[in-house]
Amino acid sequence: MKVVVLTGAGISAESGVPTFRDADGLWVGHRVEDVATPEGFEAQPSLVHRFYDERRRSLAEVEPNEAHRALARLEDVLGDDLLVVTQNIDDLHDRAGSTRLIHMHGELLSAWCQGCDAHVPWTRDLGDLPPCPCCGVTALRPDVVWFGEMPYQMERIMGALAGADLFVSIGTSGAVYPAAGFVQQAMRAGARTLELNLEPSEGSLWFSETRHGPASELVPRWVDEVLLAVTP
Ligand code: BJW
Ligand code: ZN
Repeated sequence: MKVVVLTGAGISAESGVPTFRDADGLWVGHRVEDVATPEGFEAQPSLVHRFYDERRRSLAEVEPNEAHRALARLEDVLGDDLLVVTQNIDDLHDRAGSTRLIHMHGELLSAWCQGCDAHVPWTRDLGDLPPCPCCGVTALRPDVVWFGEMPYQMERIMGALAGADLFVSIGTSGAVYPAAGFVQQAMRAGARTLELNLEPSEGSLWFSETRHGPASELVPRWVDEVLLAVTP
């Protein structure tokens, strides 16, 4: 059984990472256009660097939760039959042990050089404008995908959706494309589709099944069900 899992901010909420569109979301106090577009970065680079530098620093204070760990457990059994596509730029799936993982909106722990196009592992601040370790030019930006930019590894994701038997969406509002359209692509490919979210998302009606509640409860329960079904 080939499974594609899409995760969003809701899976990291119980680890203490704020979501984007909930009442106390990340963008409270920041207009989206100011921080999550290339134009916003060009207009106010220091504001945008500060926003991402704070989020990068706060990774030290959070840990993966039961939902991240359950998906890593699922990979232990399904192996190459599982692909986790996350919209999150935190490293909680990685730390939980997921390796069949795509960060489609980039990663806090990576920087992208606008001078030489290198993508380099990064743990420090970018706001103090450090030089690129590859070319020495001061042209590093957060390695994240802003509105109007192409998400990473779309071909690989589309290929996996086309061959999926089951598509599961976890903790995402379904407000941002192309991720919000994955459920329809999977459905067209003949996959069963399942939403696990705190509340109905904007795309809930597209799913063949929806379960609502906290990810730390719903995801381990669903993973246990799959493991019971696939292990002899
Ligand atoms: C819990 C929970 C708990 C809480 N347990 N659940 C008009 C129509 C259609 C599309 C467009 C349009 N105009 C423009 C577009 C395209 C645009 C877009 O979608 N805009 C929308 C505003 C409409 N998209 C783009 O520009 C993308 N690029 C693109 O389309 O390229 C062209 C292309 C063409 C063809 C093929 C492919 C591509 C790029 C989008 C980049 C998004 N970037 C951001 C910032 C990344 C860096 C960063 O993190 O700062 O990504 S925006 C932000 O939203 C971030 C997130 O990854 C993304 C999604 O948010 P997410 O994860 O869903 O979070 P929330 O907060 O919205 O939802 C959390 C959910 O969890 C809620 O439902 C809660 O209930 C739930 N929850 N606690 C379970 N404990
Ligand atoms: Zn460079």
